[in-house]
Amino acid sequence: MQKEVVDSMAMKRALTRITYEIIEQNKGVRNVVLVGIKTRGVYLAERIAARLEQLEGAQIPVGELDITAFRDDQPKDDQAPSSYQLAFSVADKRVVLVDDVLYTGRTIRAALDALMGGGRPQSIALAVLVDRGHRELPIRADFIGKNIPTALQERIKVSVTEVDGRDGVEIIN
Ligand code: 3GP
Ligand code: 5GP
Ligand code: MG
Repeated sequence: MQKEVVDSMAMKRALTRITYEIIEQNKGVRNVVLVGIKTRGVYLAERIAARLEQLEGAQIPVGELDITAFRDDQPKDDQAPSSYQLAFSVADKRVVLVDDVLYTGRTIRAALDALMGGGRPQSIALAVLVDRGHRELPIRADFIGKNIPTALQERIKVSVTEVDGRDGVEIIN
């Protein structure tokens, strides 16, 4: 069974609210950079950046992070990098990590590992479109589009136009 819980308008509004919250928390956008976690987190980060530009008139860098090599559920490859090379340095920046779904928190732990090797950010915050609960690590999001308490066997399907041809969030069980 599939049920839509966030439609395209609600998704747009949630991203707009997150954008305002980022501005408020950082008292502007000075030194703010966004880092989207592949795949859909990157597109959400780009949308937040576009909104930040509209509201604050500043171009905010958007990096793409692939955490595959930093996961804790696969043996470490000898060739694995110690940090992930973004297109810009995060040293002294206020980094906002962006992902589609927050679940166990392991992806974010891996993302922190990947980021930290590339310089010392001033701060790192986390924005997610959906928090579905079931954390296995002491990680929480600073900006949340929608809290969707889920059963373990349920899945959250996040669609973004850039990948899926439409915007929305559905619960599948
Ligand atoms: P994403 O790369 O855009 O985040 O993990 C590959 C894709 O599968 C993810 O897309 C995610 O949306 C989707 N997905 C659905 N359920 C799960 C899940 O339980 N775990 C993970 N890792 N991905 C899931
Ligand atoms: P975590 O590492 O917190 O368990 O999971 C976060 C990552 O896994 C996110 O990047 C997300 O893409 C993916 N993920 C985990 N559970 C779900 C889910 O129910 N739906 C979707 N769309 N992605 C999920
Ligand atoms: Mg994701």
